[in-house]
Amino acid sequence: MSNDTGGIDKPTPKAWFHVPEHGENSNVETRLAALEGYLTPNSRFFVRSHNPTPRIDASDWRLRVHGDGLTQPLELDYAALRAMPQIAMTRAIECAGNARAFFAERYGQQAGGAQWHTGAIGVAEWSGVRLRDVLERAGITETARDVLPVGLDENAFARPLPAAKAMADDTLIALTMNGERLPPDHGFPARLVVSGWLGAASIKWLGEIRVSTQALHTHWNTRDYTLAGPDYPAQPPADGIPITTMPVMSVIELDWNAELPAGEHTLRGRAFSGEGQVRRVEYAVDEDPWHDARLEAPNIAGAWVRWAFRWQATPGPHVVRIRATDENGHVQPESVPWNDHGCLYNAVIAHPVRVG
Ligand SMILES: Nc1nc2c(c(=O)[nH]1)N[C@H]1C(S)=C(S)[C@@H](COP(=O)(O)O)O[C@H]1N2
Ligand SMILES: [Mo]
Repeated sequence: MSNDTGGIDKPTPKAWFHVPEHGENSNVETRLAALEGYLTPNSRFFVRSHNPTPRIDASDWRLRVHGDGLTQPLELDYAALRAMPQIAMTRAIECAGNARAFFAERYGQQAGGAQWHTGAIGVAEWSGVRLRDVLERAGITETARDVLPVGLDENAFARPLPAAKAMADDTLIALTMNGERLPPDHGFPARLVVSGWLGAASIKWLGEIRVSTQALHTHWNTRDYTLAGPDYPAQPPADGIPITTMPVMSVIELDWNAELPAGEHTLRGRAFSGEGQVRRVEYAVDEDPWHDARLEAPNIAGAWVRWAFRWQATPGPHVVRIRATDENGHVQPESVPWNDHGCLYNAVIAHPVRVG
């Protein structure tokens, strides 16, 4: 196995990952065509890190919980967190920049950031302590407004959450991922998992949680991970609209320009919505009308549902389109307006497939 991706700890073989040609950051995309079960194994989960994976020793690690929105600031060590009530939940993490490369295709201009295709998403079973339980133990007050989790990586990645989201049932300080302690690349010893929100909310390598009675701002909710550009109003001090919930999206388990033999195939994929369960997935091959794909249990809100359909593939070039609808009736659109940071591209994708 090769690991030519600077800063990532785990092996990133080409069979499991799409590795960017010039990796200035520590990013690898999951190769969806190689996925099998419902959950994304830790070894295959995409990595999006703004800094190299830090090496943290759990025995001298502390989580510092402080700020003017608390009456009893505190410090917890790893053992103290493990001693608190643990809950488990299955949730997706999707980067707000997933599918960013398609802006370049549609608008003839690259949006700033990693040029992901659709593999910057994964689903795992996370377990750990509710953030709410920690905040309550620290005496969070009625006047608390924003909660700022801060990472221990080089540039201290940090992005605030409103207190209400921080207190939600399914906002977790995760200590495990798919039954193992968190791998270094995914935030060991502790990370946040913020259900339904953009991946950037799920701070890895947590070192600090600040609770403030004031609105908080960092680079990552004012100059990045915002919807900014001609179609979006600035919300000073942010250059656009800070992103929260991820919209309905689908991915197909085929490589880009996949080649298949002629004959009958089952095409598969997954569909996700940050706003709840996916209700429907449709497919269209070439100029054919839309048909319903079959959904396969489980269908977990805030995670994804697997879909499949049978396809009689005839020789030649084809285009496969997938369109998901969530329980609120939100459908993947035909196009997404340009935004400067290339976020939230959830338009229907025309996936090229060559049948031999
Ligand atoms: N401390 C820290 N947390 C972080 C990041 C980071 O660079 N540093 N990247 C964020 C972004 S942009 C995403 S999409 C997710 C990716 O999580 P993963 O690497 O476990 O897949 O982590 C988030 N948490
Ligand atoms: Mo991200």
